[in-house]
Amino acid sequence: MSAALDPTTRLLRACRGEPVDRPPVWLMRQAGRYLPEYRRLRAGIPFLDMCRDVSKAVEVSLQPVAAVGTEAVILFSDIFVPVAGMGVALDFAPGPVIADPIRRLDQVEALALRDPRESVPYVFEILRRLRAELAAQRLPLLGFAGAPFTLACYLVRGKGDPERRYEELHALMRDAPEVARALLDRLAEMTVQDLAAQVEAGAQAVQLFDTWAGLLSEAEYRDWVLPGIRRIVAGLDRAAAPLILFASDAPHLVEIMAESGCDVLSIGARVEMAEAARRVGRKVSLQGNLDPAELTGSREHIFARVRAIAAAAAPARGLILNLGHGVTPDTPVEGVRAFTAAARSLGNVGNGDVP
Ligand code: 1CP
Repeated sequence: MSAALDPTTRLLRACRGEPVDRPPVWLMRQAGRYLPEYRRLRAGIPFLDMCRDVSKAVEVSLQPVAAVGTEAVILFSDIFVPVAGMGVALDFAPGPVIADPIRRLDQVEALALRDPRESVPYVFEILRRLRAELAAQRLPLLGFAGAPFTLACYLVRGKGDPERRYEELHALMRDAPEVARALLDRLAEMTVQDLAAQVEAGAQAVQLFDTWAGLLSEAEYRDWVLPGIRRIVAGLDRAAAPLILFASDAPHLVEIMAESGCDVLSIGARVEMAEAARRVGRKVSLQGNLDPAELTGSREHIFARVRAIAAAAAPARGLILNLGHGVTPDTPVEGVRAFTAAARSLGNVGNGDVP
């Protein structure tokens, strides 16, 4: 039996498809309203002010380590923070609300491509502080960004869509394709700079959130989205920090997303892990895919589901245990703890032997 790996080595190896002792675990939206300690610190403070307050953001990022035993820390911020840095007037209520939704070319051209280290300097200060805080525990630090299509869904509509359709962006792609392309290109350019600066500031892996990519057909994804993702992948030093690509509900895009050059594909709950593993082969590692609603189940149920996901992922080149989408505000903290405990209870699940 080999010695246990430290959490940073385990996560980075899983990303790259190298042998691990067991899968690492973390959760999307692990810092947030389901945690009483988050709600206490957040009370009375507007969300963007929280993101800009370096010591509060550091504290919130670290809360899930002690509270739920997560094995990676993700920067506390939002996918719209660097968009605010481009000069877009926005607010959170609780999701992003864009004062002047973007539908015309002059609005796209007005999006400033400033060095994010100057437009949103606090993001990189938070990362530097977190990296220093995490060194002793050898916990990995994750950076993140929103993918251009998902950012554009909100920027064009002006706010979140309770029906999850984002038809305004689809209409723009159809009626003013040059505006839609210019917007997606501009957002990709900003994201390349943002993620590179996050890695420079200490992020050891980065996740690109393309939450709504599954709204597109495979042909639309190839035409409208894939070039931007490839550009972001190419702009990153992936030897320094692997890239995880996430979509929340995109069973039909598993193969094409795995073609983007990402290291890890983070899959939603609507595709079976075994099927995803078969479809991606050894091209990428997988992350996911427990339905967040399952965290309301018993500890035994959560343990059984985690064992099943790990076993189903055995043919994959690597697995990071996570949810199929973010933790919801009404999730019981006990369920989240059971999820990370279940990951820790796993032995080697077949993704190779630790040398
Ligand atoms: O306290 C509050 O009321 C604010 C709620 C909140 C939080 C905790 C928002 C507003 N953003 C965040 C943090 C956040 N958002 C993180 C931090 C790190 C962590 O995971 O713990 C991350 C990675 C995000 C990413 C994000 N923001 C995504 C992609 C991931 C996903 O869940 O799909 C999206 C789509 C957003 C937009 C957004 N920001 C906030 C909300 C409520 C939303 C969703 C709005 C909607 O779709 O209606």
